[in-house]
Amino acid sequence: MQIVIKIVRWVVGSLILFFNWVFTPRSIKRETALQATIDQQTAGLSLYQYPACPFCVKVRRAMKRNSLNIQTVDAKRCETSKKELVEGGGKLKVPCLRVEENTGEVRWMYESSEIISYLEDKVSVLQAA
Ligand SMILES: N[C@@H](CCC(=O)N[C@@H](CS)C(=O)NCC(=O)O)C(=O)O
Repeated sequence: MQIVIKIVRWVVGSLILFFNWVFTPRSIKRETALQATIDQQTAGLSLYQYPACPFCVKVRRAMKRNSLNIQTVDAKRCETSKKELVEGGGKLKVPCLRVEENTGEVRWMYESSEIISYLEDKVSVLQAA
């Protein structure tokens, strides 16, 4: 039974990655200076995620659409990253955005919809400035 579940998970995960690849969203193009500002303002962010998790794919697609060059951390295969997530965020659940403020304060944000809203709000504020 375990092997069947593993196979089903692998097939579903592969389909998610395949369709994500086929329907990759277009990245927004910005002036170099604005993109540099956004890169600088998002340098303290990192997304803890699993490659084939649908909620993580949703967040990665939002990052791609908004041309956000945020570091992604594979909490599935990398034991060190998994430990960082559990110790820092409090639970093994992805996606989780690690937000390091300029003050050095660190927050861990769970829930794909909340992460996307946070990123899109940040981009809007920077673009409007
Ligand atoms: N409502 C959450 C759902 C996230 C979720 O269920 N993530 C799964 C992976 S797809 C998870 O982390 N499960 C715990 C585990 O795999 O250990 C969201 O939108 O971010």
